[in-house]
Amino acid sequence: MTDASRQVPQTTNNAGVPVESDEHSLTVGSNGPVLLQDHYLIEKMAQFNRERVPERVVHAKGSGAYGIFEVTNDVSQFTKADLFQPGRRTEMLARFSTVAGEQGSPDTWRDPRGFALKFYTEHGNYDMVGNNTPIFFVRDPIKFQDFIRSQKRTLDSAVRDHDMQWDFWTLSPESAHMVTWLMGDRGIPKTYRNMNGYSSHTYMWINAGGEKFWVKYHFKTDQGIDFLTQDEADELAGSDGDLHRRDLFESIKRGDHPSWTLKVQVMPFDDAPDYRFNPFDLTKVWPHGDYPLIDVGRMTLNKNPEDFFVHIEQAAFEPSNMVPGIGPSPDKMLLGRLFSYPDTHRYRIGPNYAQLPPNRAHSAVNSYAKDGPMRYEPANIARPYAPNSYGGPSAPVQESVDPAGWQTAGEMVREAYKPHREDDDFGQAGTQVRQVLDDAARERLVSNISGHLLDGVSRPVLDRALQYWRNVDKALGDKVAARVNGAGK
Ligand code: HDE
Repeated sequence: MTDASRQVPQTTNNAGVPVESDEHSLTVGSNGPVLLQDHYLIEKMAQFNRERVPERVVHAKGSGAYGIFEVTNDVSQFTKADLFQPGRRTEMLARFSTVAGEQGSPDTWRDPRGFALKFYTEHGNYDMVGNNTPIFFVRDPIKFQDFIRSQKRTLDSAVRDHDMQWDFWTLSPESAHMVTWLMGDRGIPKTYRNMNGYSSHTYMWINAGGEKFWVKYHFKTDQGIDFLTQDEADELAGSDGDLHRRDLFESIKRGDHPSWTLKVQVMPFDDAPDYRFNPFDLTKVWPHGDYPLIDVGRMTLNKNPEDFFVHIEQAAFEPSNMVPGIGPSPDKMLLGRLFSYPDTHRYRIGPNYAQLPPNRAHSAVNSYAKDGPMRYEPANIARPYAPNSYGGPSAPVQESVDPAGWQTAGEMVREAYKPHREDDDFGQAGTQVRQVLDDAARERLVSNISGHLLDGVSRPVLDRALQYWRNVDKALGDKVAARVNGAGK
C-alpha cells in the first residue's frame, strides 16, 4: 500500500460495514453473472435512484453560506426582538437564488434574486425571506402562482417565452414598478455579493412596552452595487452558468467575507391609515424622505456549507418564523406566504424538516410534535398531550396575550386594496425612471426592454407593452416604441 493510501478511511456501506471493492461487482468467475448478494452494489444503485428531493418550485437555483449578525445600533425603542438588542451577535444562514430558473439554470439570467435569511436567535429561528428588490410584481397572493407560471415554460413546447411574460405583465399593470426594476441594472447583479436585500413587505416590530411600529428592512451590500449588462450576462450564461455560486463560495473560502449593513425604515403605527401610499402594498416603496433609514447591524457570511445538499438544498426558510418583537402586517402577499412556505417544506423535504441541521433552532425546542418519517430528535415533552400535569411543556395562560395583531373589521369581500391618495400602478415606476436612474441607466433600460420585446413578443401583446411603458414614462415609452417599431416589428 502506498503511504498516501494508508491515510484515507476504508470505504464502508451505509451501515458502516467495510466493503470489499469500490470497482468490482461480485460475480461468478470474472466473466460470470452478477450476484444478488452483492449488497453494496445494490445499495449504491438504489441510493443513487433516490438522491433527489423535489427542487424548489420557484427559486430552485441558489447558493448559501453561514454567518453572523451583529447589532451596531440601539433600536430597542422599536423592538424587543432578541437578535436586535444592543451587543447581540446571532448566528445565521443566508441563501441567495434566482426565481424562475430550474436547478441547472444559469446564474446570470435576468431575474429578481432571492435573499433568504435564517437567524438562530435565543427565542427560536427568525426567518427574513426577501428579495434583492424592495417591491414585487403583484399585490394579491392569488396571482402569484399565475405570475410564476408566466415566467417559466409554455404548456406544449415547454420552452421559456417572452410573449407569456409580457402577456401577464401587461394584463397586470400593478407589475410595472417591479418590471422597471427587473429590466434595469438590478435585474442581473454582477455577483450575489454586489446586490442589496430587502424585506419588501412591511413587518411589525413591537417593543418591550408593547408599542407597535411598521418597518421595512434594507440590507445594503458593503461590497457596492454592481451589475452585468445583458450582453455580458448572455455570454456568461453559456460559458459559466454557476458564476454567482462559485463567486460566493470562493470569496468566503479565501477569507473575503461578504457583508451587508441592515437599516430599517420605521413608520409609527398610527401613520399607516393616512399615509399617501398604502404602506402594506407590496408594489410600493416608502420614499426615504418620508421614513429615513435607521442603522441596525451588520450580517457577515464567513462559513461555507460542508455539504451543499444537507445545508443549502434542504434549507427551509419560512416568513412564518417570527420571534417575539416581530410580527406580520396586513400585506396580503405576506399573509399568503405564511401558509405557503411550511407547506412546501413538508412536501419537499418531509414533516420533520425542522430537525435537519440548517433548520434546527439553536435554542430549546419544546413543541408537541412527535413521530413522522425521519424523526431524529426525541420530543422534549413530559406527556404527548397538553395540558398535562407531569411537566408540560405549557404556554403561559395569559388573558391578554398580544398576537402581534391589529384592529380590523368589515364584510368578507374579494376586491383590490382601497387606494390611498397617491396610489396607482405606474406612479412610483415613473418616479424611479425620472428621478432614480441616470441617463446611462435609462439608456440601458430602454435597450433591455426593447431587446426583450423583440425576442418573441407578438401583437397585440406587443402593442399593450408599448402602452405599458408610456404609462410608466412617456419619453421612455416613446424610445422603446421607436426601437421596436424601427426594428420592423
Ligand atoms: Fe416566495 N416562495 N412566495 N417570495 N420565495 C418560495 O418556498 C410564495 C415572494 C422567496 O432560498 C417557495 O421554499 C408565495 C415574495 C425566496 O429557500 C414557495 C408568494 C418574496 C424564496 C414560495 C411568494 C419571496 C422563495 C418555493 C406570494 C420576496 C427562496 C420554495 C404570496 C419578499 C427561499 C420554498 C430559499 C420560495 C411561496 C412571493 C421570496 C413556493 C405564495 C414577495 C427568497 O413556498
